Amino acid sequence: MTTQPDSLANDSQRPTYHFLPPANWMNDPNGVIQWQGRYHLFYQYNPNGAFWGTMHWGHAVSSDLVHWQHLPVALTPTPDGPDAMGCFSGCAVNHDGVPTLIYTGVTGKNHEIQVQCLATSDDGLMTWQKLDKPIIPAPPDGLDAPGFRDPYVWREADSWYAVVGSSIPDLGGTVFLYRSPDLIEWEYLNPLLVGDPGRDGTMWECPNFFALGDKHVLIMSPLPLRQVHYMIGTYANHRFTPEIVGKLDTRGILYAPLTTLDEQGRRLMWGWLTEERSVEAQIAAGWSGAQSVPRVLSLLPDGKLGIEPVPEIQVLREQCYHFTDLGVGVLESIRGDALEIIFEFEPGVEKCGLMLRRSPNGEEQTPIYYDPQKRQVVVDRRQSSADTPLDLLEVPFDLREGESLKLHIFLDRSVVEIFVNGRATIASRIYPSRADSLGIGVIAEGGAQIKTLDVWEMASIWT
Ligand code: DQQ
Repeated sequence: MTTQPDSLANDSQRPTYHFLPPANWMNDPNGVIQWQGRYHLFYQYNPNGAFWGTMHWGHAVSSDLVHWQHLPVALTPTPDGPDAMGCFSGCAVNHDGVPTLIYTGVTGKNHEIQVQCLATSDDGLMTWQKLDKPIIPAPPDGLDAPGFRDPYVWREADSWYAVVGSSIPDLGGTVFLYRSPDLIEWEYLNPLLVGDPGRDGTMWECPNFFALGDKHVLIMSPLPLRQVHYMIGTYANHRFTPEIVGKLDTRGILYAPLTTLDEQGRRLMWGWLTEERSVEAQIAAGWSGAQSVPRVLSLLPDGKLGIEPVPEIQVLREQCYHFTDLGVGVLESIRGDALEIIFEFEPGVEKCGLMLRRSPNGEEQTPIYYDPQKRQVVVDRRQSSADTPLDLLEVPFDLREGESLKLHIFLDRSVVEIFVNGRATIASRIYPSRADSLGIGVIAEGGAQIKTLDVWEMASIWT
């Protein structure tokens, strides 16, 4: 319904095929659900500017996971209500045909009073009616939990279950497990799991808990680390025992992801792509935050987590450039800041990768490459912008015996998302200042064998 204001139309940092609101601030994805074939995406939204505060739930809908239509704000804080200071993150479920949002309402000067709330819709997810009382009004008895938020709800044969992200002082980050017959009355069971504070931080935001293959997966965003961790393991007797522990987007900018099971049985995930420029620059720009391209999660044969972009995104591909026989240097035929790229090669003994957003004189450029000696994928942002240079992202990645490297890159103006061999991802930001920083180049040192390079110009999702 609301369209982007003209003032943002020519902003060269603003992504064109990653979802974002018409203007202002967005953070976590919330309540993603497929309803009667259409995907609904809600998100933490501040209608008052491009800064965090007065959290509402923004709302958009899509028939194809790619093109989105903005809808009116779904949740607004109710003065004197349990969410007077903000409608924080949560999820959406289908309760016997009734669309239901379960979210954290906050009050208190520092948003310290956190309770779980519920809202339903009777007009096809357009408007929402809140219960006037919280459904879970406080953390479990006797547990003075600092932080009690971001409910994630699912159905098991007998009942509804929910985890709420929290912390047990002196022990570590946790998710509290609850059970309910009707989504209104909730019984506290036990912590699903308490983490190792040295490894997993001390407070867990935005938990997701779901079956994947014959395992269960817990994803959470631990504070103070501001990373995303996942654990794959076994769920029995209301306890979760992790067997494999990993990180999503190590050192990247993806945070607070949310997953949903769609009608095809796919476990889809979106994550908030945070900004890496100053608060002042975000406010001046009039917008902040984007959502990752939707990803499909799977369990790989070795038991680890597989992560791929949804294939639907290919509908945005326009002009294609295909290369098999490539030398080193700038590719004169391609220029662009909204591209999908698939680059496959056998690494040699030195770096191999691409240079993106390169200005003709090389003043600005962002090399992205695999370093076989350090066994890292590197995003070198030290020269990505003349006015907003960033650091070097070095992400450990081990190639298996005989495996070649596939860098699948989504470049969308200030957003760079990289999928590595379908099992690791790095999301990053760059803010080139020059209008001509559009070039692409190949980096291949020390005997690397380039197999193929495919580049597509990408259409906007708003046309
Ligand atoms: N963002 C929300 C919280 C959540 C945090 C507030 C994670 O519900 O814990 O905007 O980014």
